[in-house]
Amino acid sequence: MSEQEPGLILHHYALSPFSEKARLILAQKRLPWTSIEQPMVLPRPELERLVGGYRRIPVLQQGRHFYCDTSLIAARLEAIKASPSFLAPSPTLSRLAESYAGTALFACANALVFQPGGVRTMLKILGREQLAALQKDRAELMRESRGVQFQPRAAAASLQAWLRSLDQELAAGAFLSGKEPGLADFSVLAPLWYIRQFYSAALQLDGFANVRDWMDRLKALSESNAPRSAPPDHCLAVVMAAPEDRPVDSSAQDPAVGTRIGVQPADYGRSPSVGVLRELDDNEIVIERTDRELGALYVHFPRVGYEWEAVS
Ligand SMILES: N[C@@H](CCC(=O)N[C@@H](CS)C(=O)NCC(=O)O)C(=O)O
Repeated sequence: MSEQEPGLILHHYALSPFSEKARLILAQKRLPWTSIEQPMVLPRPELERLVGGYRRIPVLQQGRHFYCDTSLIAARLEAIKASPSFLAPSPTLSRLAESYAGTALFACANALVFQPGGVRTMLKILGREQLAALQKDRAELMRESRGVQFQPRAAAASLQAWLRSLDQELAAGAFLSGKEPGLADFSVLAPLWYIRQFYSAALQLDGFANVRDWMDRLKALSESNAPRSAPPDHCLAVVMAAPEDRPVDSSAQDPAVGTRIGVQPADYGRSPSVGVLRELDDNEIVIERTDRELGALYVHFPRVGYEWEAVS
């Protein structure tokens, strides 16, 4: 697989804000990709067979490797194609912006999107039956959540405060990351894009022309890198054709390597993927799962924001 043809598949759906962040990174790096559209609501049989219990979207696939969570997807895409980098002006600050946007700002957006205005849009898109399934599914997703949650009024006030400061900052430059868009832009955009898709009335941009223009610039970027489309079972054929390239074990001294563990997000969607731990370092937790027909599957999780424990 070359940089020109890295064999990237994104499991995602059109209206997923974290997927929009991943699509923006692919676009910024001008990486070709194949789109596998997953349903907004479980079940997602092919994906579940591949990654196990992890149930969040998006997931990046490359051969028999699966990268869960946009923070790790971003790191993987940076490793595949370092230039142009999206970590300006500083990798640490970019990752902190990513983390804040993915927690506090996203929680703020979630509180607004599930207000009656947002639910009306969902009803139009999904119909009554699917909407009921979505509401049940998302209640399950948030069950035992340990993440930040906002009351709608606090969310609306926080959003206004955020828009004011963002607008001031964007008066000085085209992007938060500088002249070129970067991880901070993609991460902060995602929750605002989410509100705009489902409940645009809650994102009043009158008086925030800099934010509006910035959102439009990022929309154009996202649309500039159209994927090829493939049906859901394409991912199985890709796995079968890929070599069984077990990750190089850089942490062999950790006694847990080689044992069975369950890995899950520390915040929400806390359903574990179970497999044999193959790699554990500051960036990743990698497990190997085995499918009788497909052979070895390597599922990668970020170290930060995920927890694991031994299972028998
Ligand atoms: N921290 C994760 C969050 C992913 C996330 O919450 N994704 C949403 C969709 S945008 C999700 O999975 N919702 C439940 C679902 O689609 O089943 C990431 O960065 O990928």
